[in-house]
Amino acid sequence: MKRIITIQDLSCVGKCSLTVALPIISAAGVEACALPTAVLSTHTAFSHYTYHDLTDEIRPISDVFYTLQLDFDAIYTGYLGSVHQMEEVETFIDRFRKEKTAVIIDPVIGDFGNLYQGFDQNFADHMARLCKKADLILPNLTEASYMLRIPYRETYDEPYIRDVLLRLADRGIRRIALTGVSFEEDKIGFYYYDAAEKRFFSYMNQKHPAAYHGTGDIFASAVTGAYLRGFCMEDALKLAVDFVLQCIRCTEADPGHRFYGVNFEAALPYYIESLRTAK
Ligand code: PXL
Repeated sequence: MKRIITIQDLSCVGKCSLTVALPIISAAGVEACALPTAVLSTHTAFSHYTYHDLTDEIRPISDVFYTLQLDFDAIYTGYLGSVHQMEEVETFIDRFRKEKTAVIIDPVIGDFGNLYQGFDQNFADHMARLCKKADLILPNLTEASYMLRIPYRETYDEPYIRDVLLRLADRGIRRIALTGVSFEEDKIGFYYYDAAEKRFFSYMNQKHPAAYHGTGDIFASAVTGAYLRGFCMEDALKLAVDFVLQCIRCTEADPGHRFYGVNFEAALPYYIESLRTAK
């Protein structure tokens, strides 16, 4: 069985980061190990939250892993809380990366043109640096724009998206899947560039009018799980788009759904079945 270590926060309530990554990776049939970077009562988009930083735990935990000669088939990072924490994560990647290790970085910085609470341009600049360590990054257009220090555009066309991808590749990033890309009102998906193969690839599916929090984390976790299960990157990304859509459909079908996230739990059987049959 393959083993992933995912490095991100534990938000007790809010359906994001570890509370979605662990179940999705487990559902993929891959061992899900966690390195929690912080404990929050609720994620930072709630009106109230506590934040207990665990950056100082990263080094001693990693020392134990090293002593025990533990290894990981993938290192997958999500929300990170500070520049200092990113530096610790960079050291962790350097320490545990082997030839077979897939490093997947979701550069969680913001959405809809805005940075998440507590982040600034300096944080985005450091995230851009961390992304050079990745085999795959999964930014949305807000995150890509901040990392490139270009204005965020609400409307764009295909040549613009390709240009953004090429600029990220110019920074030394190997594979980039730009998420939440939409050229038509009722379609949304990703646009991907593989710098080594100089190849673009995109895939879109149905877009629902409502936006839900946490879908970026669900998407990244689903890609990571499928990739570790042996899907090629393009197929893993496609499968994740379809899974997120299924999560949204399950949410909209539930009149009692929560305001803060999608019913990804109800869509897990669909994910497991896709992993079994989609190849
Ligand atoms: O879903 C991204 C995310 C993860 N973790 C925390 C967040 C956010 C986005 O707001 O606040 C703590």
